[in-house]
Amino acid sequence: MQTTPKHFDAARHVSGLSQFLDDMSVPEGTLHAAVFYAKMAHGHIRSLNTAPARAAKGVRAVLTADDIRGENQIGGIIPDEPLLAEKDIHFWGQPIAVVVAETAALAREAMLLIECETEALPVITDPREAARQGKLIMPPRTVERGAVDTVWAECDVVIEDTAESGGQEHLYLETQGALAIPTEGGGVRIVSSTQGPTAVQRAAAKVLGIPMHLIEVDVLRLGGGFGGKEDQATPWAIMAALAALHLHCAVKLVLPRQEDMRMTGKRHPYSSDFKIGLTKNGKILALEVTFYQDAGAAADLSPAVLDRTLFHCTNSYSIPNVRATGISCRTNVPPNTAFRGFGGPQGMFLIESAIYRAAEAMGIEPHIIQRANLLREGDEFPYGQRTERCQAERSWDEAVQAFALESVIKRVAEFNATNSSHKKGVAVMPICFGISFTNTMMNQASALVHIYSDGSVSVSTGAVEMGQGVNTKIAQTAMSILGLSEARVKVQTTNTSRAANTSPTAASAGADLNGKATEIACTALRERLLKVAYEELKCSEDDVLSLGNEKVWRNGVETNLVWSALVQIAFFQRIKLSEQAQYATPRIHFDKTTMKGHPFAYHVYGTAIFEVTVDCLRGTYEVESVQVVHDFGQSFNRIIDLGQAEGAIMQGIGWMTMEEVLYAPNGRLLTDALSTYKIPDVYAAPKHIDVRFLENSENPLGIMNSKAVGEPPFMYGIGVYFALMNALKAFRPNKRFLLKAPMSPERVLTELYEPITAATMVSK
Ligand code: MTE
Ligand code: LUZ
Ligand code: MOS
Repeated sequence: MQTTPKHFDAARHVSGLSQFLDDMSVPEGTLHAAVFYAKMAHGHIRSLNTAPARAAKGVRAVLTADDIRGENQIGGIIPDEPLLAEKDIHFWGQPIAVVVAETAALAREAMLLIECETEALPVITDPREAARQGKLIMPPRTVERGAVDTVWAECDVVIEDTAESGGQEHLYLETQGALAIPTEGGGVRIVSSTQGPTAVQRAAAKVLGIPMHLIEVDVLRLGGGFGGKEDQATPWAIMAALAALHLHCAVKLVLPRQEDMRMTGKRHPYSSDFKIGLTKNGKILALEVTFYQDAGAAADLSPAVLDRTLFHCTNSYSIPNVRATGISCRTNVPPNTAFRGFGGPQGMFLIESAIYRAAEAMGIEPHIIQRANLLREGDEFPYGQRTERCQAERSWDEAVQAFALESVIKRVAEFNATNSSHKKGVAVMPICFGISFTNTMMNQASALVHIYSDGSVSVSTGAVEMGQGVNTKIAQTAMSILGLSEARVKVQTTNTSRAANTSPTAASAGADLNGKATEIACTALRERLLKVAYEELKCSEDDVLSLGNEKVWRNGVETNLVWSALVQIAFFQRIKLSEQAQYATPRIHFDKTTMKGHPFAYHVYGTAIFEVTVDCLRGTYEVESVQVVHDFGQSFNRIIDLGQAEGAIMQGIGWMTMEEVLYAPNGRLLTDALSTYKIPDVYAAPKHIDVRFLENSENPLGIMNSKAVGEPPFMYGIGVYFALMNALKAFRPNKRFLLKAPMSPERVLTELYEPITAATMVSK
């Protein structure tokens, strides 16, 4: 009926008309803030002298923990994180004071005048070291199924090893920032670049010591979030608000890139020990794993991230005996946080590593083991949920067939036999990702829909647009239910006064949750308006009315009652033209004491095939192709969904290949600029990307029968790591390469040219 609209922001973005926080016009006299932060990773503050900064040109105030009227606490899950350091410093980059001046440049200049004397304590940057010293965020958690301890005897092959995956900087194009404007009666309006307006509102209320109803948080759009603004947009918003209330003046705080990189947390690095047991036919009987999660200096979202690691460490495989334990370790780096996949990628990297090692020991290709263990309909996950509409085998088989895996493998083997300096590698990467917040309570959303008297429609939800196209999808939902064109529907800013108690736009569930709430509200409005139309058109009982093309339809035939006239009639009859609705995901539940339940509304599946070529003299490599069959459900915006899949795959490739977060032993971030932190650019992109839509996948639990798309394709990126491993193996067949991501070109060279020792010899 309708044509699929393009991403609503596409034209604005490319022509520079889209507004981000730093583009918005600010009230006259707006002041600017800069954040003074710790230049050591662990210790005490002996003395803090802000007087010289206070006296500097243009400075209006220097605020410290002493200026906080409420609680100096922003920890969302565990209250272990002050907004501004009091006595103790736990990471290099921890905020200590906020300097407010007439311009941002003056604030920065004055910041240099602050004198902070400190006393250093030993620094921990390694999660295993933190665990040895008992520095844990919370007690370890375990997901368990079957009888792991007794099954090893039945296994023909048992392998133990360690795997490590690194951190990842979000590098959203728009850095963290906020604008706070004092409002009448001691309140504040905060414009924030956050994925979680309610999270900002809630934490701000606590720190400022005022009720939530005095705080209005408003979000137009983000220049990317990727999880980095799910929790960590909050401190900057509160600092701006604190200063605004203190000075009775609007205050803007935008982090420069390098400070953003130094002060904010990243994807969690993990170091993990595993033991995997298989039959000689390649059936996986058991997996035991201990994850050491580098949480950083405070809990932030780490407990929830860890849960998802435990849930996804069997990826799309059915494994009867599993014990997965997660240890969240407190180190002296910035608190690590949500990042696309939310611990899922780390869990999946582990099982793929284990399968790789098992295949190596058995002298077979990993894809033989992968295929033999794929989930089937009704199989149980270690966390108790069973698969429904399982697409693991279907997506695998379609990918293998569509992209002719067997002939690719043959061609690659021939290439490797005839080339000595260059080697190719192939890997298959299936994914299975659960959709819903693992914290059941968070799976709710609301929508407020107004139909104005001119027939234009305004939709407000809790969803935050960060480039993923959620506003377009929400508008499409309203358009399709009310039978309207694009021009009629406006998705408004995300605002805590219009949508209360919202969950952050995260877990890929933004479109599902807020779209479903929009669907409920619009359906109620449609029914109400059709009643009016029924009278107006003097219908009889068996007439069926519907809306479409901005008109009322009777029994599938267009009438001449147009939308705007219908709205006018309803308005004159004093019919309610507004509707507020809530959606709460049905069926989900989870028992945290047993770590069992039905945490996810549904799962997203798919399979990718990677081909790479490694220059074994230089260590450089190219990704020749990534070919995917992905389960989008019934996609209702293929352009947006394809963009999400391709972007996520690139980000996943970056994590696995070139993005490397490095801290010095003293806790200082070494990779704090784009000269030292490398992200993939167009030259690093696969030469060939082919993402196909798995056909005939229905999903009543997703919006408009679609499936959530934001995060799942990220994990295809893991495939590139194992394609590279296979290429290295072709160059040095007897060497056991470390399971340690990212596989940067430097690492390729070290792996290839390191002498073979007993420990690195492939044993057969
Ligand atoms: N796409 C763009 N362009 N920018 C982003 O910041 N974030 C990702 C994904 N896609 C992101 C993105 C992450 S981490 C999530 S959880 C989802 O979008 C959130 O949006 P959704 O719930 O509407 O899918
Ligand atoms: N955030 C969260 C998430 O709080 N819970 C989740 O389960 C989740 N999953 C993915 C991304 N963000
Ligand atoms: Mo995405 S990590 O859920 O913001």
